[in-house]
Amino acid sequence: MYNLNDTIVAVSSPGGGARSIIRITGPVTVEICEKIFRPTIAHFRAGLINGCVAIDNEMEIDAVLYLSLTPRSYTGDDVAEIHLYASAIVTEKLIDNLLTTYKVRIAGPGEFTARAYLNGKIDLAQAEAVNEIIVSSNAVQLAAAQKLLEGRLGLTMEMLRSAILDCLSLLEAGLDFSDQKNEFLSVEAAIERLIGIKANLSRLLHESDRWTSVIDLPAVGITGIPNAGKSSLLNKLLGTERSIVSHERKTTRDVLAGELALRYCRCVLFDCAGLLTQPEGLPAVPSNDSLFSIAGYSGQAGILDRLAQQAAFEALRNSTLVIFCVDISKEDWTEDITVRRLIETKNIMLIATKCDLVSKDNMAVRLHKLGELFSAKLLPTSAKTGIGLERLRDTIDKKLIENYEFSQVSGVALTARH
Ligand SMILES: Nc1nc2c(ncn2[C@@H]2O[C@H](COP(=O)(O)OP(=O)(O)OP(=O)(O)O)[C@@H](O)[C@H]2O)c(=O)[nH]1
Ligand SMILES: [Mg+2]
Repeated sequence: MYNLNDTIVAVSSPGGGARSIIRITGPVTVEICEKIFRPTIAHFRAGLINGCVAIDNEMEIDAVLYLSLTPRSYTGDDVAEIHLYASAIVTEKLIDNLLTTYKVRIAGPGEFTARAYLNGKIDLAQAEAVNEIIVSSNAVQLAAAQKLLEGRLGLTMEMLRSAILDCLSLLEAGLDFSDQKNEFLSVEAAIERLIGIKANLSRLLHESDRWTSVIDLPAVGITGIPNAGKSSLLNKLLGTERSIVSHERKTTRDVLAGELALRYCRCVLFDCAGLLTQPEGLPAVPSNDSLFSIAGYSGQAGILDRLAQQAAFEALRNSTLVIFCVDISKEDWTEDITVRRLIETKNIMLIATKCDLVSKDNMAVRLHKLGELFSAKLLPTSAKTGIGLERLRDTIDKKLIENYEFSQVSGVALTARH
């Protein structure tokens, strides 16, 4: 267990930057700053001060000191933040100096926030939110963590707790003074109040998201018929040769995935086997239990085809967004249209692949034709030249955020502990 009477120090900036931040909190914080910082902070009462910090007996470096004093600080104790324009090695030297010269120790992971919690500056949900903000990987997670950090859960719970305590006090007063005529709270009024409190609690639970649903990265599946250019697209978007590309149809058999970092979201992007119009031999998938209704399961399709198709459908069924690839350079799209109909998910976007293979004029004509055939606008792309990939990334990002309607939900994200 952490000792609250210690003064603790930590580097709180990520490594590699031009600026380092050292944070100190605890009883000897001000004393340390008086000794290592110039100009003197003797009469300085919290805020920002520009000056120099002594790294050791020989070296001084330009620095900015941010001081906040107890109790109006993050941890509730005196807190100093020293911002240095210096490399990691200089920062290390300063930390060494603090550890050897003053009675300080290195802070444990999350100890500043733990101190804020133990000093009553934030509630437990807010302390957890600090961690969620640090580890959040997309705008949705960040929004959820911010709601927690604002203390929404704590405030709501406090209001409900206080309503329950009011009710309890009135009931107890009624019992204590039962011989008097005045009724503090009638049975009907008590029941009405408790029903109201229960309804508020149920609403909170109902309207709140499960944190797990916020932290799981959404899955984005790339699909289309064999040879549509799915694996090439996956590789280009991920910037690695994750999936084997070849001119042979049915090259990809497994579901191959990689993490894709977009501007606002991160997601798991996956490639799978090209979908077949007649996935013969596959067990029928009940249409009411799936996003896909597949016709024509019979005959002698190879075992590999069967397994690959099964894996592809399973992965697509669990994806948040499906990218359907259509090779624009072909002359006949009958197979693509049939396969497109197998996919019933609403969150699907169509893209035209291999656009580098058609001339500019021809591309406009073909895009128009494809638009009519698929009753949707197709985004022109090329994994070879990179045409349209930036727009594709932005569209995936936008659709993922739109899909997740967390921002419209009035509740908060609840973790298992809540
Ligand atoms: N010119 C050009 N060729 C492409 C492009 N994308 C894919 N190809 C070619 O199209 C062929 C099929 O590409 P893949 O990426 O393997 O297609 P796939 O959809 O993954 O194929 P399967 O795994 O068999 O379903 C390969 O010869 C690729 O080089 C592109 O943007 N431009
Ligand atoms: Mg492939």
